Amino acid sequence: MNQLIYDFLRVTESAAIASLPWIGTGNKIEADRAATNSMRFMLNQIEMDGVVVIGEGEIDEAPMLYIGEKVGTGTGKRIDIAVDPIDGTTSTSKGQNDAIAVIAGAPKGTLLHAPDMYMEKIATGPKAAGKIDINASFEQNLYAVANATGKEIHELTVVIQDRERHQDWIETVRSFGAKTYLFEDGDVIPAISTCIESTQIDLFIGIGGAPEGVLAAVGVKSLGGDMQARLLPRTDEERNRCKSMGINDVNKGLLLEQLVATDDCAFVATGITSNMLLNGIKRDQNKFTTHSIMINGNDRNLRCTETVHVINDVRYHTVVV
Ligand code: VTB
Repeated sequence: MNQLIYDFLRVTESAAIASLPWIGTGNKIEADRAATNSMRFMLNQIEMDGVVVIGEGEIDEAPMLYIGEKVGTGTGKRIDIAVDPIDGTTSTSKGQNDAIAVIAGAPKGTLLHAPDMYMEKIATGPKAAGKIDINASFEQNLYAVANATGKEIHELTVVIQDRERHQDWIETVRSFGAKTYLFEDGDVIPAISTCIESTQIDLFIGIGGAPEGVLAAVGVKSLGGDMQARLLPRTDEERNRCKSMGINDVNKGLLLEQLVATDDCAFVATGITSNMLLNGIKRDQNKFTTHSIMINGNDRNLRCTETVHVINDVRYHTVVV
């Protein structure tokens, strides 16, 4: 993954740039189409034998980057690819914060092939790794994280998506005198923020997309944090999908090793609009400036990069226009 991570950077940068004309237009379909198109174009330049395991949907629902689609040149290492060309299509279309272009990769067979359904997720940083338990109560998890981080419960900060379905968790946090950091959209970056001390965030909890859960798990694992999850199928079709993935007892919860079964993994995200870790893309005359994070599970390094792209660069010209 050490080399591929730089190729991945070009992939997310180009998807972010492609989505730029659609920010604030109210058109999330076109924003997603532009980012997906661009991401696919760039992925197919990479020397790897890749297959999309988390993508835009099943083959019959998504024309591009569908689950099972082969990407890359077809030579080189066999890689599982997880992508979300835009995590936060609604925020992009509304011109709001928290949209990213994101990719993760790992050797074939090591990423959970999560179907597109809701997933309950809990994540924490390295200090409390091994102490959280999705099968325990939320209160027990708060105590466990407080103990592991040497804090009192009221000193904790929990990041939660601002949704009605999360109201009980939000009230529980506040009943302990602890803080909530509520966000509107895009739960990949918030889950990873638990592993970055400067954010002061101790715990992430929420119900969001399963694909985003696997993407976040790659980042969390690469930084030595911990994440657990539980698929939440709501229909017979979704329950059957879980079974076909070999998950017979969905209530049991998934450990980090089941989400990402390797440390040889890489995660890259580029800001489309700004979020707690990344600046959004800026356009200045003939230049775009993008801001990205690259996380490498091999060395647990987190790199933040700012790239200035000259617009007449033929690559970006091809994918943006
Ligand atoms: C989740 C989350 C995503 O959308 O899928 C969420 O994982 C959907 O939540 O990151 P709602 O059904 O309540 O809208 C995102 O936040 C992307 O926007």
